[in-house]
Amino acid sequence: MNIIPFPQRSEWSALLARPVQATEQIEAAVAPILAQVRAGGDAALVELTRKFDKLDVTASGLEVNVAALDAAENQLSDTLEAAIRQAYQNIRLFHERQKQPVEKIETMPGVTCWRKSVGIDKVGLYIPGGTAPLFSTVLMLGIPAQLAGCREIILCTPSDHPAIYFAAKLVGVTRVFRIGGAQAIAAMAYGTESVPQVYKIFGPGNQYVTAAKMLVAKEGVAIDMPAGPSEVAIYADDSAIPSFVAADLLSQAEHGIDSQVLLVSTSKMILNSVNLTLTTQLSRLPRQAMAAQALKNSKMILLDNQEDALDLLNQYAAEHLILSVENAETVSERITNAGSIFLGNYTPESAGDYASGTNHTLPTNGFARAYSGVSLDSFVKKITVQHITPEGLQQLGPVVEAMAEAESLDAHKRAVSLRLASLEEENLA
Ligand code: HSO
Ligand code: ZN
Repeated sequence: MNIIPFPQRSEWSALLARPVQATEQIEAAVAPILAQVRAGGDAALVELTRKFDKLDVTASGLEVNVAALDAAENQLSDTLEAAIRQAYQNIRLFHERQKQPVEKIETMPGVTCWRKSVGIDKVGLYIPGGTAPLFSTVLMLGIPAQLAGCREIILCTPSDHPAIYFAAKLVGVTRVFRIGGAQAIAAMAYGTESVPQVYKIFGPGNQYVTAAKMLVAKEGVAIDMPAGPSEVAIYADDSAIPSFVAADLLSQAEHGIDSQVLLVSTSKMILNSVNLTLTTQLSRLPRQAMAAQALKNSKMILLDNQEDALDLLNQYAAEHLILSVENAETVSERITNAGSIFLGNYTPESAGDYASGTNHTLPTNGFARAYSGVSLDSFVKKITVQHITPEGLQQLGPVVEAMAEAESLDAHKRAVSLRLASLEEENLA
């Protein structure tokens, strides 16, 4: 990887810029697919699945039947099944604790306000096919959906990998469809004869899937977050272990040719050692072609001091940030922009990708400046509730009347004044 020594602050933003995606072109290709599914329903899905996924399906075969889902468990090795069950437990525990008790707040005597969480009724999860069957993402999305109490959890995937089906069963997915690409997003956004329409769509995918999500979002279907290629930034000092750092860089790089990795350090020695072991480790990877391509877009940045390093990392706002530095937890307190932070030499990103408990659906492309990763909150709506007693309205009423009058909204004022007058009469009687 390229080492960039001591860049000026004025150069940082160019250095940290993500590759721009040709979204317009892709949206232009995706829009007709969405329209076709909207108009043609299942028949369109069958046609598009034959065309893009080369699958010879019929409308009745779009849904994966219960027998196939049930059979998945027996197709997994005992080791994999146990691993998935352990990951399930950890992720479930971490997300379960995100539930907050309802707290009724009396803002003034007799004026009580609270907020309750209600699961989104119908959600859709998308899991891509391709070279890596991301059954871990079924857990990351399905577990919070299950905990939130979503009534219908629909899963669309072009893959028939048994681990995807097994994970879907574990998390209580209600129906699974063998549909991929933009057409899957369209099916869940609009609904077809067999695929139920959902209110929010989650999950990763290629540029076509991402574009489809962005387009249906404009039409009012909620989506998890704007997605870009996956990325990791690592901040390493002399306490870092170069082979670990290189392995972490590669674990991100192997996701795809557009993955981005960034290594920041104040130690030239560390950068050089990481570079050395990176070459050896890369040459042993089955996905080395992909990872090598991703490394071409990636950078090592040498900086003067920790101040600069932290400023640069906050400016970059990485999806994953690994702090392989001394006093990592203290250092992490100064990080304000990141999707998820990994502390110390023994906390690889892979742990969070699969099984430690945190969610791996995280904001990419700098969105970590303003967005959080997926959590239980992503699957619920918060509804506020209030109740005011007659005594409460006597206290609060004049406040509202004064404000409504000043906004020239007379009907608002009257809604209070009428009630206050009626209370006055009752008191006199
Ligand atoms: N690093 C990916 C998640 C993942 N890794 C799934 C392995 N499987 C995006 O956060
Ligand atoms: Zn990963």
